Amino acid sequence: MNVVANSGVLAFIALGSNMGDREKHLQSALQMLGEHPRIQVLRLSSIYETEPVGYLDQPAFLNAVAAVRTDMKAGELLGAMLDAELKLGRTRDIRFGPRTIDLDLLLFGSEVLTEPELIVPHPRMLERAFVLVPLLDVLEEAAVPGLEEPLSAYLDGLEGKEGVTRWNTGLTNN
Ligand code: PH2
Ligand code: MG
Ligand code: MG
Repeated sequence: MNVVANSGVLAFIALGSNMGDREKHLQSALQMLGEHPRIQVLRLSSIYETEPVGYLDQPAFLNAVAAVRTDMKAGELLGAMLDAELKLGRTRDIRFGPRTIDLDLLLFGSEVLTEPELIVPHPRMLERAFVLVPLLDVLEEAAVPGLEEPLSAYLDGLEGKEGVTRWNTGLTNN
């Protein structure tokens, strides 16, 4: 935790797993991010068990969202996330299919990026209750760039909320 408090950018990372020891995969990913010298993990949401979305014929997920602070650029943070995915045995077979760990960058400060490798805010986050529910646990002071309504209003109008149930409470400051 070498990042100076209150400097750098506040970012939000979605974590998901639906293979093997799902909770352990979330915790290991979080630990790896926290051990990175330029990432400080601030908060973790509750963990939720969620029905699969998109590709339905796969086991239920555990999903959570972490708030982190970093002095890296968005692309560098994404690189650290991909490293953690690889170390935890992530392979990419079926798009939207089963995975040991999936780390998605949801928000990076107030930045809006539309690069081939990285789009923030995450393009599908407003349609996914498995992202919005844990994100609302940890959002606090952050705002989502480009939104006219509070994030909770998007969740109100969303289908599939029933498929998101609390698994346990968060590990940090929750
Ligand atoms: N991730 C996907 C596709 N579908 N469904 C749930 N419930 N949770 C996920 O994290 C998830 C998904 C692709 O990344
Ligand atoms: Mg994903
Ligand atoms: Mg991903």
